[in-house]
Amino acid sequence: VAPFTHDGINIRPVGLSYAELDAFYHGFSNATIWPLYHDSIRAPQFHRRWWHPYREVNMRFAQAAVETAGEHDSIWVHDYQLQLVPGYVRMHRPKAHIGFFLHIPFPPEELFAKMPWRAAILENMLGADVVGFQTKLAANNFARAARMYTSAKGSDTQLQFEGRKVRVNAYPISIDYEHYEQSARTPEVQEHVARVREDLGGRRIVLAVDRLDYTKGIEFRLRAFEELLRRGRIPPEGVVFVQIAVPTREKVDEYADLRSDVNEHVGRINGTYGAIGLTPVHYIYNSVPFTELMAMYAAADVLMVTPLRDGMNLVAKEYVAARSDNSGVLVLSEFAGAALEMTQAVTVNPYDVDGMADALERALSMDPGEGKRRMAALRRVVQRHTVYDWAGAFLGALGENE
Ligand code: ADQ
Repeated sequence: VAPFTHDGINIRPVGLSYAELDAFYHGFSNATIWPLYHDSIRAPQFHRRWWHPYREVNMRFAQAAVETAGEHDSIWVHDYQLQLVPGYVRMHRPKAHIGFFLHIPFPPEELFAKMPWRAAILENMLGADVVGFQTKLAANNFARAARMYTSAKGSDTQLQFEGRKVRVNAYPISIDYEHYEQSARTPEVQEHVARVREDLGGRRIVLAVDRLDYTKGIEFRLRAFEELLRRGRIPPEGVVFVQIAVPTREKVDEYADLRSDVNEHVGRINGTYGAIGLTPVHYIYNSVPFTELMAMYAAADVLMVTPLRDGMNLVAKEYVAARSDNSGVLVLSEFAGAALEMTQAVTVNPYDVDGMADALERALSMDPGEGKRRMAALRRVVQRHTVYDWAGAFLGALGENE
């Protein structure tokens, strides 16, 4: 594919063969690194036949960057698929300003230790001048692993590696707050909200929005809702649970298994607690258009964001931005990066089904005054730290690291 321009940005595609896509993307990125970095919720698979294409593809991205960038340019590399790119670029552009940002967690050393290619991964990440993470915890995990498995020396925030200084820090990502806040108020979205409420029979709405990923805790969350129905604490006539799940990585076995487990579970809950014309769980396995997503955020009385582990989680931030009247309650996993900033949410341990059922009950019965105070505080947090502040902070650090 030839280079092209989109929204004023020049884009240079890097081509992959189907075999490479399989090994580099479905394999090493999504069946090795993804589970390993998310607490090994599923067992990571280690295959040399995936590692070699991962290196190859990283080299090709690095090559493309080197061909495009000048001697002293800034190069910002993103995420777990491209961890080797900083080191490869550094070899050819020793004076460039190279930044690397990891969008997912970086695991504790005890877990990372299993990675057969741990030294190569760390050394190449250390090719950057600034290595950024979503949380301090991830940054510290990385610095510790780097001191352990490479020749890097120094503190949790500043390492010396091969004669260079490498800055290590947390740069929590955020959203375009104004965009979400304003989109939720448009007449088009508001019309949609009215329709959604009517379609759901005026019941109170508990919403969850995720990619259908095993890290997102969808199964535990369904169990918690089921537990509340079982206890008889919420009548199916009064509350509806809407789970929107976006299809993702269906070529990886674990994702296909998860899909059928969730299907079955939703069927079981609806079979047990539903009636003609009354469905306790509405399950949408599809990507929904932006207007609809905004309408769901604006309509939901409670949003449940309960990942088992999540780098940040933007859905939580989008929801609060959409609540301009300060109504709505956010139930948030303590294992999402977002929990460190969004302290006024109702926090839960996503593995604790009873605790989550209690939290959901509490959210549904929260005194409106308390709810509004919490939501106002949550909105301030996101409004004061947007995605522009995130990018500014990271690039600022990159500029300083001479
Ligand atoms: P994700 O794991 O994809 O991102 P998240 O941060 O929640 O998780 O972002 C998902 C995005 O997809 C949101 O912007 C959301 O609006 C959108 N989305 C979700 N469901 C949708 C649906 N059904 N239809 C349409 N859009 C939908 C990774 C990390 C996170 C980290 C981000 C950003 O795993 O921890 O927050 O990168 O760094």
